[in-house]
Amino acid sequence: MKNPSTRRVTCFLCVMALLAASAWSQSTTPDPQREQRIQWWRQARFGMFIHWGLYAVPAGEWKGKPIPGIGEWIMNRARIPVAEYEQLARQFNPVKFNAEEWVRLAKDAGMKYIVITSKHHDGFAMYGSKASSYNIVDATPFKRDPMKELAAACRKAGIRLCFYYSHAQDWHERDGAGNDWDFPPDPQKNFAKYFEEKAKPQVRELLANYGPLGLIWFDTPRLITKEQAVEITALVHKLQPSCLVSGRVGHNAGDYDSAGDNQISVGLVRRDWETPVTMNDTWGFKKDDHNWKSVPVLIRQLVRITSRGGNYLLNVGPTAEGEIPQPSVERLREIGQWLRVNGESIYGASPNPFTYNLEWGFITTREGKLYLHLLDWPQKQLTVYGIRNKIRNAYLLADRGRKHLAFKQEGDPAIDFYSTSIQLPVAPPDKYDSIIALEIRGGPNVLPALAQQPSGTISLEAHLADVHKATSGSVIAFDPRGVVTGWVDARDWLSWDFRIFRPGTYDLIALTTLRRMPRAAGPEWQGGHRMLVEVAGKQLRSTMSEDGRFVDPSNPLMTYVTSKLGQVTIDKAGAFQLALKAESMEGQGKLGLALAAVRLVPAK
Ligand code: FHN
Repeated sequence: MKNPSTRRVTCFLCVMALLAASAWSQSTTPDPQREQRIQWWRQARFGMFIHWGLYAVPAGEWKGKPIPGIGEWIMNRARIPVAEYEQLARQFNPVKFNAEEWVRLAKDAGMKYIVITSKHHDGFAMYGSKASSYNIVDATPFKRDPMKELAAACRKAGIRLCFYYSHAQDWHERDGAGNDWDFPPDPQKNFAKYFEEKAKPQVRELLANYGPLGLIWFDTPRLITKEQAVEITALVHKLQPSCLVSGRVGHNAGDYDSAGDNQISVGLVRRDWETPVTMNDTWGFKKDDHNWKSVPVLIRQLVRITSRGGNYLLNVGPTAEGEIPQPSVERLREIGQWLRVNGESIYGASPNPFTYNLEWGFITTREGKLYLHLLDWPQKQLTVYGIRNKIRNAYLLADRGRKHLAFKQEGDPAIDFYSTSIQLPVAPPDKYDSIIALEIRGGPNVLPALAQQPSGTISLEAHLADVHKATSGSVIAFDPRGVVTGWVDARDWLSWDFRIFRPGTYDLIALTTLRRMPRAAGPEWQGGHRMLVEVAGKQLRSTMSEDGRFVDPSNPLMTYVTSKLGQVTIDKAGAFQLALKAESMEGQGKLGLALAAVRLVPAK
């Protein structure tokens, strides 16, 4: 019996909460024009982000001192006065810039669009602007307009050109948001003046002078009012009806949702969304940032995001001379090679039909096809539970001969058990992600319930839980990663319904995560909560402690902490419920219990 304040939150509602809790924003009103303008973007799935500006000159160092944080924020982090920062323009002469080379690199990497900073928060326009002489043509020895050159190269190569434009933060201007070291604090600014005199005129220029644009990527809305966000979106659509507006324009005015930087949702998001990702830690070039993500990580991110219905916008930060750093080039070339073989599983692909993540990799789909992305190659055979479609053929995407793979489908529809086993060669055909293509008739048809996997494990992901709020004031919800946030009231609880096919004894393990802002004050992880699990008629009590840690390779920002919750024997197959309750909660009002999943793992 659920108490009166209990609220069943379906997966869809969880996703909505997830969206509401984050910077993700998108109008819910169906709009046929939006549907039209977003078609290319849904096909594209993979784009290149380019952060390029004056900040590439200091490259992370000011007056001989390394400045912590992301490179394009150096003016802010080092509190550099406008008059001093402006001087960088005189040194900015990217003689090695070659638009065609950049575009070729993006194209060879399999990227379908380029989003480049036409003006970042430092206020410097990287194009010839009449609205402000603080721009690359008028203020640097370079004198060329790289955006014109990029527009021509993109047109030739069939890549969509898109502009990043910082519409609220502008540290060069008295009334732009953000600069409180030269100018008064934001609340004392006449933001409307900045908006009318610089932001809108520059957005007009971008839309008028560079041919058809794929989208304008607005960012950090800050002082923007709802009216201003709506107005600038309407301005874009009026001047170029097929140009999209990113979700970060603010106030739900954009055409699609933008996840947080480097944030990858663990669950399906039912609306159009995109994640911007850094290849190292910075966006703008920083000479000391060598923390490059590996090719397997980048490919996993692309696949993971596609399998969750999103687009992957992968960043490069060119140098002040105009070169894309070699480590980025090398990685992009390898991703391109992989996509040349496996692109049909990405471009225009639909998400994983299962609500949960699979143990061995990811699934993407399209009409008539299921693509099983095997990140960990199994020994000779892959077994997948829950596929109800009749499979007509199976082969490896990397096998040019499309040699048929033997497979067997069996099961017991009475208990909703469907098992597909596919025979595989001993070695994977691809070192990163080998894909089995399954031909089916029509769209995917899978068991919707949370169910046991062939390894015997049942993974109860947090974002798929029913949320039971103790009071209407409970703030328990999900963050943009699908992790529980605001579980600070011990009376809130979660439950999951799931299917077991193989009775047995299971270890119960909670997966929680470190806090999202590692540099913020306070502990990075909070344990000590006293937990109660109710499952299969049994009650298990435990105190959360850290038993282990691991990082998700496709989502490096996700570090999981594992905690044992006990052991349970389930002696028959069937449908069960697991309730997770807290008898006491440590650190109340601060961190809460950042739950990502509860796993039932067959006991050894
Ligand atoms: O402040 C910016 C940051 O410099 C960078 O441009 C990223 C890219 O998504 N956006 C903002 C922070 O979210």
